[in-house]
Amino acid sequence: MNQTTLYGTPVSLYTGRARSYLIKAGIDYRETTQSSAHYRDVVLPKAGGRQGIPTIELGDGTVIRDGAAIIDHFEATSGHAFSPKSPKQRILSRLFDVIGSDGLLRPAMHYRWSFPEENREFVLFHFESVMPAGPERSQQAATAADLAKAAGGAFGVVPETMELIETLYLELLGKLDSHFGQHPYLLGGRPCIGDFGMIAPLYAHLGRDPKPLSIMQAKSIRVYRWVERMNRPEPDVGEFETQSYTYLSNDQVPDSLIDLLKHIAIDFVPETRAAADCINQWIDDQQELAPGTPIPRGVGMGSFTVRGVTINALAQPYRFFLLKRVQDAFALLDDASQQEVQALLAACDMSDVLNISLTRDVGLSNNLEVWL
Ligand SMILES: N[C@@H](CCC(=O)N[C@@H](CS)C(=O)NCC(=O)O)C(=O)O
Repeated sequence: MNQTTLYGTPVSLYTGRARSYLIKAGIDYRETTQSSAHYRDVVLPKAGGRQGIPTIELGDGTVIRDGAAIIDHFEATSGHAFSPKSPKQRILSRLFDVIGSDGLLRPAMHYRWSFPEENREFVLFHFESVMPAGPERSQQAATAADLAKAAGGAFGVVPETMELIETLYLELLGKLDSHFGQHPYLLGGRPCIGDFGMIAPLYAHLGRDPKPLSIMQAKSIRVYRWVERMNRPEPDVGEFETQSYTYLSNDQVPDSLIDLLKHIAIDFVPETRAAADCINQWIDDQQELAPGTPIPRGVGMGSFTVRGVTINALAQPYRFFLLKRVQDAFALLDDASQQEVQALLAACDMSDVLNISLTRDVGLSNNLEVWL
């Protein structure tokens, strides 16, 4: 049997990234939760013992845990069908992957967990459905929900930051809506790796939980359409004049995307810098960090200020695992292309994303994030 199994759930942010890729790439897959004995006994040991979703099991029994690794696997076998080849588009595709996978956790967490009246019943229902069946189910779901809510606090969702999170998010929706009014996907008529990164927060949390879904549908019809489109196998571009399933020609980057990135930079850049400082300090403090040592999700709190508001957020090495891929792609470009990319990033207030790095690289080994 060649069918791929995706272990995940509709309510999971990171599952949304892998699922959208599988749909768009036309991979024959079925999705199930990770609550079965088969998952526990067969899949989990092959996933490095880490019970995270998305995880996939290929027809030959190979297990891949981590959305980026899942997409890498299929990109390698499909001739990199969703990785733009031209320099600026290539770099932006990778950059949006970091932004979506790690840079928008605050609004995703806020709009899920700060509105219990609108969301709690809905979210708990879905948490329950991934717990093993039995009398403990609803208690286990409530405990998992409390843990997830606490994680929101760790990403910087506290009463003092909520107004800022909402202001930035509504501005973001406006910029995204302008862009998706002109183009079906980030880089034209075809989704790129960056679209899959961005769908992570914008589907399961912001485009599905009752409170943020109502905001998205009321304020940004075109963003909502993109969320739908990202979950359908066909291009789904009925409202657009151009129906071609390709990236914009001649390495074009629309102004709407520059405007969007400039807005994202407002907190993405200071947060990245603060996280790097925190993690690099932590690395310095370690007596020993042998290559292959598994990496915890976060190693401390980065502190930074946005529009006068101080935010403390978990410093996650995973952000730099993805950011390094932007920097590696940049390093492979010829001089002229590098200059064009630098000019583009400067116009987006994103120049620093090429320079901020950890003193130790992050890799994946046996399905776990490790220090290299
Ligand atoms: N780096 C992973 C993160 C996956 C992840 O954190 N998934 C969440 C659900 S959205 C999860 O399974 N959390 C529980 C855990 O990691 O044990 C990826 O990008 O796939």
